[in-house]
Amino acid sequence: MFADLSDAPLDPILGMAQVFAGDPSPQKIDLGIGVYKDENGNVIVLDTVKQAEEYLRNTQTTKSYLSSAGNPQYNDAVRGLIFAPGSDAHGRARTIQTPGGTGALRVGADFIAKLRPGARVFMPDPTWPNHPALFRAAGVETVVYPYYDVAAGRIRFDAMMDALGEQLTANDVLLLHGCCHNPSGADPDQAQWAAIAELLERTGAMPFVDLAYLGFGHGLEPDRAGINILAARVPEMIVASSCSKNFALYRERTGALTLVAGGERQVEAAKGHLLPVVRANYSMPPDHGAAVVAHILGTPALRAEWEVELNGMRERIRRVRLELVNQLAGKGGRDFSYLADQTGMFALLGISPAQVQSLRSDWHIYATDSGRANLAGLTMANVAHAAEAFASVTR
Ligand code: PLP
Ligand code: TYF
Repeated sequence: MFADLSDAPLDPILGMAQVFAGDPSPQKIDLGIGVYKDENGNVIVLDTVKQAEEYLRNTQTTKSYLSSAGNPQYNDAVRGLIFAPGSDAHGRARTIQTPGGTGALRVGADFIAKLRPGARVFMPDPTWPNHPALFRAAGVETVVYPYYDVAAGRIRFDAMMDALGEQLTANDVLLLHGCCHNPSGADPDQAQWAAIAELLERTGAMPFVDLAYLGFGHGLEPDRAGINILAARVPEMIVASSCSKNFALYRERTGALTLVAGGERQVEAAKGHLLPVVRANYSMPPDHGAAVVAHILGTPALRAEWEVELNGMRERIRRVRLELVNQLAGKGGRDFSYLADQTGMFALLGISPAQVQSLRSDWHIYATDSGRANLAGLTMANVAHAAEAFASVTR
């Protein structure tokens, strides 16, 4: 079975870390994989996470199995982050813990394949490369819809709505990024979310929202606005969320899948059908990250501290974005002013593969092959070098 295999391709994002590690230049900047870095370029453990870990070390009495749904306190807390407790959507939503946002997406994809054979999942062009891969692996057909105009630096809303209006049927699923679209950083505004909700109502298609960056756009409340606009209008929805970024728990694999249905009875039934999908896959999620998040969100003082840490991450990204745009002004090359209006870690630089290569070999700056840059890799110390490079390769 293994004898005649050729070398497998590197993951387009994860593979770059190896290339970066091999560059000896002291000036090198990693703008590849989407992790938040602090002003010293480190991917740190949050202080609130350290405190929760200390608490768990002192109080945890067993490592016995949990259920397929994971930690109930975590599930309730995450549901409350997505939908305001007491709201209609919160009442008809149920959350299960999953191994990361990726695990949530995959369980959701398997669930769709099980309940709606023949469903197509419409995903934005461009999107996170793992989206088509994992839906296809689950046996779900994928269709692409226009989303972002790289040259113009903004979303192609009319083209998106025209394409979806023509093609979506009641058997289909519409994949949307809840906030901080990966890779573009460009999201619908509130009026556009309302128009998407209207389109879903009209076509009967179900939204599947990937929420990997809650709190990284404009804040916890504004970042969940789009999802809540949809939930108020459509009967059913799936949300895949992640604590990888907003709790910096990446390797702890801490995510959640939230189902919204027409009412409490329907959502309980739907959850009942979801759990066998989990059991037949990984049985149950890993405990640690979710136990940490449950403790933070369930302890008011820690929760307030966490929000300060989250705001700090978001505001630092905002500062380097603005500083980059400032430093680029008047240098010639591409007009990068759109970067100031976009949110989250990522931006598409709108450069060719040859220009991406020139960034690496001439400037020691590593963006992905698609020209995506993780702007959280910039600091006040290296942003001038990045601005010089971006202007130079686009002149
Ligand atoms: N969805 C998007 C758009 C992402 O960028 C990521 C990456 O982190 C994920 C999902 C998955 O996150 P996790 O690391 O929690 O699996
Ligand atoms: O897009 C990114 O860089 C992040 C991190 O298989 C990531 O979402 C990338 C690839 C992957 C898992 C996480």
